[in-house]
Amino acid sequence: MDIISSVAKKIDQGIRLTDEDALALFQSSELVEIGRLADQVNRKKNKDVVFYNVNRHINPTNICALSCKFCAYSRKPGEEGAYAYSIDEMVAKAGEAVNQGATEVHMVGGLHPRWKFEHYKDMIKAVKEAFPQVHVKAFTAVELDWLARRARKTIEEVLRELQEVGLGSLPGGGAEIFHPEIRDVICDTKVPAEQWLNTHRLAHGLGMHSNCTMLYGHIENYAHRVDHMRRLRELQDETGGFNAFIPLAFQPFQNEMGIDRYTFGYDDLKTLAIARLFLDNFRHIKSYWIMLGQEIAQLGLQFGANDLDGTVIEEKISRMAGGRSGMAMSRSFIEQLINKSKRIPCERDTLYRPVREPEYGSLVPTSDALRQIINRADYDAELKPDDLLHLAAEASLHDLGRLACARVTADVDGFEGSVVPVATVSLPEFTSSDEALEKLVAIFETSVSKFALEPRVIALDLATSASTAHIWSLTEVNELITACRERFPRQEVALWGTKALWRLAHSAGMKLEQAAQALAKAGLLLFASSPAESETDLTSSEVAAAHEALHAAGIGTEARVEISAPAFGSGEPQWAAFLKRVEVFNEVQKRSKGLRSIAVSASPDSFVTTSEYLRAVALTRLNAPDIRNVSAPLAQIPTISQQKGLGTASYQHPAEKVAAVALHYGANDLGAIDVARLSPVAVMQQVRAAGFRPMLRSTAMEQISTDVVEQINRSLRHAPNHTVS
Ligand code: V47
Ligand code: SF4
Repeated sequence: MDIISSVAKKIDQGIRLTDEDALALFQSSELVEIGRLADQVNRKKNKDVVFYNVNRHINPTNICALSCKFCAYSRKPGEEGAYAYSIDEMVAKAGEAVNQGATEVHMVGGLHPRWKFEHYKDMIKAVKEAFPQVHVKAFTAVELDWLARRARKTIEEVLRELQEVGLGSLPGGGAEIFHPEIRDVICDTKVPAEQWLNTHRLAHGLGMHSNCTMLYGHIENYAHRVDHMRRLRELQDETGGFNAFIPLAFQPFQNEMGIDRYTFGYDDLKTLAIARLFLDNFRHIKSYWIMLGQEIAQLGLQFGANDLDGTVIEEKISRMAGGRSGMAMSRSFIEQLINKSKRIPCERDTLYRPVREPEYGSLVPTSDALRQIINRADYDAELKPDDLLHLAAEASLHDLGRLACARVTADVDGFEGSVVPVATVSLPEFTSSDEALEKLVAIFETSVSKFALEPRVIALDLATSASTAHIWSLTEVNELITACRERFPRQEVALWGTKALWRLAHSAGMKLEQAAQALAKAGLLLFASSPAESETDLTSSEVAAAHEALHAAGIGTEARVEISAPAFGSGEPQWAAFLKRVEVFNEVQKRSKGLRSIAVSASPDSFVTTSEYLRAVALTRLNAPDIRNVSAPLAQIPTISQQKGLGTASYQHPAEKVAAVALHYGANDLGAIDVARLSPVAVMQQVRAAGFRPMLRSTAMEQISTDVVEQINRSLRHAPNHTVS
């Protein structure tokens, strides 16, 4: 029996998973199935409710006596960037939070060499005296050990005294990875596993609850993660005192372990899901958006997590380590993310009591009609427009993913995880071919020095919104195409911008067909939408006419379908219009066969979340059976987190995490990677980590072999598990 079936059977029968089961799940690449099982278990425990809380982090000081190798936050006394808040400052920060409705203050920080135990007690006392209604969750087991040693007291005495002045519960930090093979390397001076666990045991014995964490995505392997979770499960069996388990995705700035990449989105989701399945005695699994980024954190709600943590405000630990998620999310934004993943938001306090009863009733249970459609789709039956609308509105993400992936394997035959590195110039910014060529030369040089990779395609982007921009004529565009082919003989030339193409033909006094012929004669190989323009104001027949004219001239095209949702609030995406556009392109393909791919993009003027985007990808696969390649292009995936440079060759973008996950939900291509803005290498690493073969391709979807791809494949094949080294 395969691991998914055997785990499903155990879950059905209420049998606890073994370490070997958890390890086999980590080694499996069945992301959708693991997610589905975790979702099932979570919904059984927590129904459709997803919790969040309104809280504030106060990190009192970053001055720390220890030097953990992963920590970008700590400073030595006097070092640049070292800070220590006064108690008044802490009270003021707590006050700001209380004014915004916070029910919790979360206080953790460095081990300050001069602060005494009394000072830590005074912090709690001051906050509690000023705001008695607030729950203070403070001090990790590591800080408590430090306080006990400095005060020459036992941990139990320290806990009791802190409890007396108002400590409500313990946060889950300091756990890192328990196994000594890793702990001794990354934080050898921190309390060992047994002491961390014993501190929480003592706190539980005193009637305090606590959380627990696991820092993953650095040098540990899957067995270390399983060992860590098993120790937590054992203590939970004994005390029942843990509220939530929180996997912490490693943030890679300024560490002493030589790690320069964020965790893989695929690994983040699998880790949440396996935690949900393995930690059967935990009620809550937290999808901690600060470390995961909002994109993956929202998806986590369909992979077994039932808590998004909080509004947070001013968290410094991840921030200083390269966290990209920003430091605060408003209550209404959190609720929208939850609603848009088809769950019911519920504000909680630290102890998971609802602050307000959630508004049940907005969700539609899986209907018999939906079940029947899914069953038919499972047998490869043709889906009618009404069926697809029904699936769009009601099916779970995992059902959509499973159905879509079944069609990928049938159609695509191993061509999964391709990208095309592109040098793009936005033509309206240039007044002559020479200027545009100069820019292209500069992009080529940067790409070779940063990624050891030449762009494969030159994309001339015609779209613009600027009124002062230079408007290129058809003759000028043709001259530039010819010049590009001479200057870059190994590259293919593409033109971007459907609306601009109509304008180009019109101003040359030509029909689209004639303009397409002229472009083909100049050597144009591919036409695609421009990420800089929305096509939703073109009618379906205008878009179809443009593609068919280009196909007739022998130019391949890439279609794009935009999913849009109301710009504010929790409104559903406009599935009917979206599915109709997909269908139009499928009809074009039946007639002319010139579509190389269909790309799914989020309309820039709307609020589309990751979970809705992945649904759109799966639905595109289901509704475009005649188009072989479905793309999830990085530049068109909706993101909330900021893009941040790591100062290394592979600066990374939050959409990379989502793009590779989209390969499990119906996409088989990640489209154009603009080498001036994004790293093809980092994307390919995500693809490899998600269990697919990264591939560079041409515009005609042919594989290109390069040393870079070989290196990525080789390095990952030999890595023990998730790591890329
Ligand atoms: O123990 C330090 C981690 C923890 C990095 O209990 C890093 O509700 C990622 O425990 N990348 C402190 N993680 C934070 C913590 C926590 C956070 C949110 C909620 C709760 C809770 C607890 O942060 C540390 C360490 O494991 N950490 N550096 C880093 N570069
Ligand atoms: Fe200090 Fe905590 Fe950073 Fe370790 S992780 S160096 S204990 S602040």
